[in-house]
Amino acid sequence: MGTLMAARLSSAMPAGADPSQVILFGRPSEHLATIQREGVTLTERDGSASVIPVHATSEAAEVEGSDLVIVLVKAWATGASVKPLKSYLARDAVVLTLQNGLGNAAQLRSALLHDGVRPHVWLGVTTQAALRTAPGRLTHTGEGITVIGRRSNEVNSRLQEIATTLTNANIPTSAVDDIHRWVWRKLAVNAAINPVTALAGVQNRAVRENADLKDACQLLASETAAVATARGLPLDAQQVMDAIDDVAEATGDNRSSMLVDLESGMRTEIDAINGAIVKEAQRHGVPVPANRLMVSLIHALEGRGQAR
Ligand code: KPL
Repeated sequence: MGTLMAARLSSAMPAGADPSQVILFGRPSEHLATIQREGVTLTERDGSASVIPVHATSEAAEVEGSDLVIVLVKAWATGASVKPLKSYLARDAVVLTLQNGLGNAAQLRSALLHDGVRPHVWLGVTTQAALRTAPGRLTHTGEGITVIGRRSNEVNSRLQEIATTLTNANIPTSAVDDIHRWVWRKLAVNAAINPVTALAGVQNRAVRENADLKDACQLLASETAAVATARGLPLDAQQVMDAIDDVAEATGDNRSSMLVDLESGMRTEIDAINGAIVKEAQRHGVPVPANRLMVSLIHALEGRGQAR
């Protein structure tokens, strides 16, 4: 997803602009090296493909002076991945997490504190979907929406400006004054689609087409809605099921990130998604046996694949 955003933002730069105005920062990898050599090869949903030059680096110092940093690493890697940047970000920079799960903004706030100063940390959600098919190669598998907001919920001109920049780069984005509700709605969608598709080994569309998988999502949706409501963000199970249905349709061809992680022997985001719901549920005394079961089963499968 980070590569998709970097490719979209790089393509939107005016001709002749300094290519390092958009930077893809990541750890050294074959993916990053391929992008440095050849750019990003992006296949769109209609099958057309293009090569987009993207300035990619693992040198934290190159990020110095950035006014916006979009974080799209796995939830469990949040703190470690941004720590190298902390001395290069000014207090008026905006760090925007569009990651899955709960708790990313808090992790960013603590990881980015430097000499008593840290940048603004704002949050958002996206239901865009992309799949890395090979190093440097990406397929846009789902056209979704992106919504961004501030912890205080107030929309200011800077937030609005970021939404406009992303929208102009072909990442349709809205600035909203109830971001926590959106985060919970997306969390509820991920808490159903991700483990259910990962356990069944199916594309996202299966959760709207297969009655048994739909039932499983329904159970998870009711639990998550009850927890959100108990913590003061009223959500009803039907609203969550409608959102699951919409996302499963818009990203039908996609294999969820949890399925891809399991298949590639990687650690999944289960702790930041269903695990976070279980923790919140404990705090509010809400029973969530289906979410607990998802955590146990995905952990068991991570162990079987010796996920890193
Ligand atoms: O966020 C996703 C994920 O896979 O993590 C969705 C939106 C479900 C797309 O697959």
